[in-house]
Amino acid sequence: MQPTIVLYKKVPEDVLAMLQARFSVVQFDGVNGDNRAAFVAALANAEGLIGASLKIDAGILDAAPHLKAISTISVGTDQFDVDDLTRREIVLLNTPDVLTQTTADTGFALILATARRVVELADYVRAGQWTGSIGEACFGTDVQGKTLGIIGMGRIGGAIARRAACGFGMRVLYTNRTPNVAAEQAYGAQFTALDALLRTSDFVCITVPLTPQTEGMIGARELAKMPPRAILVNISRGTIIDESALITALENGQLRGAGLDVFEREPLSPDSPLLRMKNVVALPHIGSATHETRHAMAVCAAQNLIDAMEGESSGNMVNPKR
Ligand code: 8YV
Repeated sequence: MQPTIVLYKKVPEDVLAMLQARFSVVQFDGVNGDNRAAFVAALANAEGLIGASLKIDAGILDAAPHLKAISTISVGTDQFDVDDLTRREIVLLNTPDVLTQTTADTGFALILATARRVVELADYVRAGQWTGSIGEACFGTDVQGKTLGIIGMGRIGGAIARRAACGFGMRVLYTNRTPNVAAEQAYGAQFTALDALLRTSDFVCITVPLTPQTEGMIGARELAKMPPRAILVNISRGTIIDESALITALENGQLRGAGLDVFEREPLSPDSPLLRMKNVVALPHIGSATHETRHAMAVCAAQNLIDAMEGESSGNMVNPKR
């Protein structure tokens, strides 16, 4: 008899076939108020769980007494209490490498779009306001040759550093729990204390994972250290920034602008003050959202689960057995 797994995010047909070849798959195309009870009930016999974008809390885990492995179709693991999973001897697997370049592209797209006012000026053209040769009122700011401060020099931060240094001749500063010698050697990245990074960067890009240590790390005090010419970009998790402090800083002209792919609450409310600001580019958490990358993530997550359920070690284990 095939082990039962619960799939709680829609995956491409070929990936579903990978799973159905090995498991009895109970599928949910997302979990919401209407199907949550059925999702929890399905966990009673589940030995594996695969999906994304759902807080997997103790209540859910208590309903899954036979669960051995959870494979998240994401690099972020903030939807999980990893220590609790380890206590329960449930292995967690994620998809770190397959999305690095695409997510770094999103970060750099936000740097360029915010610096050159792409969204605002595209709307200007669409609204028929372009009636002659543009002047200073439509000028943006250069990216090439400027200073980029990266908060979190992991895989995605390193990929952004490559784009900045090799593609745009930017000076790269970074802060990280530990020095990243590879990035220093390859891109001339300079390990910098957070306050100094905030004070001297023209662009600041947040790529740290959300942890108890990083939650709220960019608040009013930190924003006040950034010069008015600076642009803040966040492609990590919204709650790393104190969003109300960011709104105040933007309203007070403390920052040139912000490029945001993530928010304290998602989807972002249409009433958010951020959406009334022309110097804010707001995206719907599209970090890894290309056809190619989301397919690769789903394949990676499915293979992670197959390996884990078959007792194979995987390099994508978040909480390897000690
Ligand atoms: C998606 C992400 O939100 O990988 C992550 O941590 O934030 C994004 O890739 C995630 O894959 C869920 O769809």
